[in-house]
Amino acid sequence: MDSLGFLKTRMELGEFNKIARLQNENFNIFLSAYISLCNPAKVLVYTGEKEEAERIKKISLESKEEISMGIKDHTLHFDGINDLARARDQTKFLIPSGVKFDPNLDYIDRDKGLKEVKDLMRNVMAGRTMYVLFFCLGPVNSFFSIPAVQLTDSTYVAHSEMLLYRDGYNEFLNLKEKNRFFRAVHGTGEVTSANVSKNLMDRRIYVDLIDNTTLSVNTQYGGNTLGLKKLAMRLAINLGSKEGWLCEHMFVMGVQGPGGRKTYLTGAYPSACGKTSTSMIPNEKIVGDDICYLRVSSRKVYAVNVEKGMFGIIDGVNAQDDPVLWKVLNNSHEIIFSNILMKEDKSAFWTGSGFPEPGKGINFSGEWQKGKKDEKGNPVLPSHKNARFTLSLDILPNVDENLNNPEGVEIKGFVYGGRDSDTSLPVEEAFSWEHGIITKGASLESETTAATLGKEGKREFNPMSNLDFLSIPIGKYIDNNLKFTRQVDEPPRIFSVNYFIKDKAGKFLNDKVDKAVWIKWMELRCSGGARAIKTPTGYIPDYDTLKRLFQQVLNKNYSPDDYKKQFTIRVIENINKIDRILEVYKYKVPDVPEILFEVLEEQKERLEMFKEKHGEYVSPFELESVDE
Ligand code: SPV
Ligand code: MN
Repeated sequence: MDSLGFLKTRMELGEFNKIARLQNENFNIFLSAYISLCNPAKVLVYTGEKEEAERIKKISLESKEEISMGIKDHTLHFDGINDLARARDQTKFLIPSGVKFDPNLDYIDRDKGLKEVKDLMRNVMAGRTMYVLFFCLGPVNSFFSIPAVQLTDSTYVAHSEMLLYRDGYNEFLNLKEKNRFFRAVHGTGEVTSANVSKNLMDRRIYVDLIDNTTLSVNTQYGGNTLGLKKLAMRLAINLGSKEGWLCEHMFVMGVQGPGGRKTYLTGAYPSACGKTSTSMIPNEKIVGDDICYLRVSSRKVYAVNVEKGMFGIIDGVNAQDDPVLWKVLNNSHEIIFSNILMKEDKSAFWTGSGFPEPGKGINFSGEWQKGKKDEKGNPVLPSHKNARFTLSLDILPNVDENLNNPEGVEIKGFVYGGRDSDTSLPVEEAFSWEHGIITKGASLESETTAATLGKEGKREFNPMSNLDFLSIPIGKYIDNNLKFTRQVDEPPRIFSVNYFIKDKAGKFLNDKVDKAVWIKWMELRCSGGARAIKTPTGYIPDYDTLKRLFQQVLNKNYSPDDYKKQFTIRVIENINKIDRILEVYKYKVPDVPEILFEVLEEQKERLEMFKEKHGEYVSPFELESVDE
């Protein structure tokens, strides 16, 4: 029997017709293979129709994958207690034997890995429903668009993706290259009595670059299961490398400048380091908070948000620090909360919300009461540090008008941010594209967070905040970035930010809201409208400009002492950082572009000379501002 014939035997006629209409043999073969392997009792197709969406959401509540909360349209989903973050150790690329791959990235032999994961997926949907969902990565009808299909037996995954991605059935109907689409397959696996994936030892998240397919099983956490998010991102980095564009772990935002000007910036920060909260700075415009595609067109750089929704960290979101988000989260829009605590009155509680901590409620550990301990005797927090909210950007008051523009938005600046307690300054601009890509992007280090399983607070090398998702060798990826603007007249300026710098006593030197000022300074620099101070590592703001911006943006009096503490150049720490980074690129990463070593060595020399002249800790007041 051919694949279409097989599908007809496994689907109700109405559902089957939605697939047959595509007239795509590649698609039929793919779907047949996974229906045959996963063996669902039923197959439902989502093409973007409202009734289809309503049906899935209803089933999600009935099956208790989601719970209805106090506010209309708000639901709550729980992941298993050991399944609350991305599982790095069980995430791997499938690489054919004999193909050279970067030893720093996790991979296994393709044949072996496919057999392993397919064995785990065999009959994984027996007695369950498979949802077939059509989406589009990037705006529809655009040279950025990549159609993508998700197969899953989880209504939580289906519902989340309906909020996060643009509908793409039409893209599939109009496919020119019949095989150019991404495929994601997810099976929840056996569940416990609490309805969470049980066999975490057998959790697998495998990425097959040959077939543009991702396979995920025995897990529920979004970062492991939302095939269109970080799994498709890995496919896109590989495809972009072949086709000459970039896929980055970046927000895209429009910053308002003087005279009604709007300047678009992209920013890459590791997970849980302020990326979402930056893209949601009051009075600015958000295009996206997590992943973008970047392409060069007419000698300029353009970006689109791959998504149209947010799967953001909720821990610490409160009325003062994130006022726009706060309002939305406490409103009657469609939002999926995950791994927060639900109080008895069905309202939400999360740590850092400013709400009084309740004595009891329901959370990812079941019934929760103050003082609850886990099996190891450790306290169970009311909400998890990686608890999240999922929403569609169109409910935000600050969504940018160009979110769905097929052309994308023209990018004037790139920002790289990390969680760094002792080295980099709150904001700094690189001397040039190459200097920025090398000393800011490729040299990024950040302390680990709750977004991945494992120890928190450990300093890690994380080039462009993208290490977890790189599907091509690191050296090649850096080279792609260096060459990206070769055909661009004025490459975007490159900045670094660090919201986490501390003093010797371990106290944060900045308020969370200060980033609203840094972003304005970057906007001015992109338009040549601010003086700067030249340091061995880049340009930093001068005191007068910052004092004016603090007053204007935050109505805050910025003292010379704050400026001095925050922007004191830590020469030794910077030299040590270069030594750490050189060590990685010299001994661990193959095929590094030679220029990386030259630029880092030059920076080290500048720092050594600076130390001779000024000492180890240098106040910015000792340096002259320049008009460059
Ligand atoms: C991140 O961890 O960077 C996220 C959420 O944006 S996840 O989907 O887990 O990747
Ligand atoms: Mn992310």
